[in-house]
Amino acid sequence: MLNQLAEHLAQGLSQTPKSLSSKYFYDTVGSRLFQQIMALPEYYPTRTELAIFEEQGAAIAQALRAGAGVGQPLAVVELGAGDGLKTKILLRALLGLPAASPLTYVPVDISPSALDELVATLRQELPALPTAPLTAEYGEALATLAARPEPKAVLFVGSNIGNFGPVEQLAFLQALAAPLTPADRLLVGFDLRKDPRRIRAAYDDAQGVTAEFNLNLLHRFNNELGADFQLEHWQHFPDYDPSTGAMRSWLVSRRAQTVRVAALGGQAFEFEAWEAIHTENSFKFSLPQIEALAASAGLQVVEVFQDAAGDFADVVLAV
Ligand code: AVI
Repeated sequence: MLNQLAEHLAQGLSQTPKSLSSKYFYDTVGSRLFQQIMALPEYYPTRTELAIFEEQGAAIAQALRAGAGVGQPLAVVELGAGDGLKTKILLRALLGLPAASPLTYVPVDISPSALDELVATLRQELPALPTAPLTAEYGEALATLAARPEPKAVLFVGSNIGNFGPVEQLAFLQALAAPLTPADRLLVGFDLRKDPRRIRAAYDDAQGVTAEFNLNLLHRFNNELGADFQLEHWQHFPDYDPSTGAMRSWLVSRRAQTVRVAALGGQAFEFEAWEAIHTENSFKFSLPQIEALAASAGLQVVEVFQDAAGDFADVVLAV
């Protein structure tokens, strides 16, 4: 029986053009590199969303609680919680609302190491907050979501939605909306369209951390599947298309080469010189596009929270 990673590699490298999913970026090393990316001068989304939460946290908390009755418990379910740095601000704001009632935080992440760290820091910083962490992919998390009886505030922040292609964005929002009741709220972070050069620079930083993050995917296949990718023969290449909002990253083969994968019985994959593997989407959105996407998913936009420069939007949605 092949594991999921091996199956994904076999399938992704057998299609034309070759493509791998960015969800496999987040092994222990990848999660650490992403933490470094979030602090880079060029990578504006994290600090912009952080500022939105810091400056408008109380209003966001109120909007998230508005559907649940006074005194009713609330489960804050966060999909792709990562280090939860920004969410702590919202959790504090929710805990600080007048007549605040019981709150449970359910962080969901694909990386167990990221979740362990998050729970450990929460135990120190917000010891009174019950947490119910879940190591899972989004699909599994949706089933857990449906099973919780109390009103929910579901957070999908950090512009994680941009990592899906347009068809998956809609399918994911529809799946998120399906188990929601009118008492629930959804908070989705969208990175907005802006100067294309700024966007591209955010994925091509001067220190090369994003390149390392992308290349770590190949390192992971070497480590976990006995592949023999030679990292020096691969190049990180990001590109932004301002006409569609598609920010895409590739790994480009610097020369013709063959890669063998032990976990696939030594199967060989051929790469031509300058052939590219698509590894990530990071779509950027306009406000009308967000409205249309929400409407197609059966969701209403309740409130939009933006930074003053209009770089990022945190949108509260309801069924
Ligand atoms: C997690 N995600 C929203 C990040 C993004 O901006 O697409 C991942 C990332 N990839 C390269 N830099 C950051």
